[in-house]
Amino acid sequence: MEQTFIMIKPDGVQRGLIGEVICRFEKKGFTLKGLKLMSVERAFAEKHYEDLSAKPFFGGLVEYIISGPVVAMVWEGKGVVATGRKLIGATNPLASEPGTIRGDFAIDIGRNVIHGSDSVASASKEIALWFPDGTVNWQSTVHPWIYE
Ligand code: 3AN
Repeated sequence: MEQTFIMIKPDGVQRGLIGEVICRFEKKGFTLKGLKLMSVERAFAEKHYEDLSAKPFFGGLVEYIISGPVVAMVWEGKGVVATGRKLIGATNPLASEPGTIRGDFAIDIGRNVIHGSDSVASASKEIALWFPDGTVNWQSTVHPWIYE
């Protein structure tokens, strides 16, 4: 089953949005397979965002991610990468639809509350980086009520 990496960024943690984010993924029917609150070091943040290292906002982005604790999660389910991105909304919160996480809770692109993997390939790379000891192997008993 497909998995994605979701991170609640420092602004989301500080603003008390951890429960709100988890609630939305849970209610959709996705299964939580990994969860930890952690602070990351600069080198780790730079590794996570290495594809963006040439961007002018890279330095500010890294400062933002190391500015406080984040919540790292692995969510599993059919189509969870693309649908997770839909739940999150567009990168720029002012362009995110109401009803999405960024559309409901954010204004600035540099304080957009949450990260979600943008492809199945980057999800597996990010999960390996953030959960080097693996995730929790369990199956939700409500599967038959979510999948036909
Ligand atoms: P997304 O998080 O929607 O996949 P990416 O991968 O293009 O978007 O960007 C990663 C992160 O970089 C964003 N979540 C945002 O925090 C930051 N970012 C992207 N574009 C900008 C920008 N123009 N100015 C400042 N920060 C940006």
